[in-house]
Amino acid sequence: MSKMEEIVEEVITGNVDGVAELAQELVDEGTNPSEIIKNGLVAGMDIVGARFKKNEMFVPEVLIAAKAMHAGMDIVKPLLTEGESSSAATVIMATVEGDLHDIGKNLVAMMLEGAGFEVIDLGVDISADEFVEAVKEHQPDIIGLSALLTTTMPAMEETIKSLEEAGVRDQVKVMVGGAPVSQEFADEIDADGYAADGSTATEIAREFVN
Ligand code: B12
Repeated sequence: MSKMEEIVEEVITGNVDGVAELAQELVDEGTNPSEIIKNGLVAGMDIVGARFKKNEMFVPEVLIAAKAMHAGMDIVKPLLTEGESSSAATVIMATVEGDLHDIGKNLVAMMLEGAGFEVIDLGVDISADEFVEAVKEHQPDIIGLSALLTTTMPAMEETIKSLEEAGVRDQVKVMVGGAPVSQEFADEIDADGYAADGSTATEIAREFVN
């Protein structure tokens, strides 16, 4: 097995130290940093996402894999040249106002990072105005809204309306998700995309920026 294949395996099994060591070895051998990310770290998380979708892996294992991926990123990312690192699309992720659930949102954020996106996580209970401010400040390509309560789903619609009123709706793609959210609801509130899991969210995000 090549070191690149090994790093993919170590990401999947969530071996934090193993991934860090292999990433360092690949760097020392002169492997291109963006290749380590794409063919090693992201490739590993892609498999994790697919297995999670098929119920072959569960939340704790995905979180451990993401931790291992991050350990590799910490070593490789500082070595990317300016052009390489700034070319990544940016996603703002947050749970909407009144809602404190963040496990799913964090999982989606990690999957997106694993796929090479720059993720800005605003946290939970984020108001429409806070979203507007963040969009103006960070100029993201995509924003991801999470809601786990039927009572906070309307805050997604309010957020989209506020983006329109602020004149920034056209600058971003809006992706929504969370257990009570559906494709039908996403269409109703004029969101650009809906995903039921992190793996699909990553696929949609890739389509948005390609
Ligand atoms: C954990 C949990 C909590 C924890 C949250 C801890 C935390 N840090 O997140 C605590 C204890 C704090 C909590 C509190 C409450 N909870 Co709660 N909670 C849950 C529980 C058990 C699990 C949610 C979870 O994390 N799932 C695992 C993750 C991985 O799944 P997920 O969130 O759905 O995310 C996936 C997808 O939806 C999607 N996704 C998620 N976000 C996004 C975003 C985008 C952009 C995309 C594309 C995709 C996407 O991808 C994720 C990965 O696959 C659910 C029950 C359930 N089984 O869902 C109840 C549940 C959501 N809670 C519920 C309730 C009622 C509450 C409380 C009101 C309880 C109370 N009376 O105090 C409070 C509300 C607090 C608040 N203001 O938010 C109800 C909601 C009912 C409803 N239909 O509205 C549920 C369904 C339980 C129930 N059956 O009654 N809760």
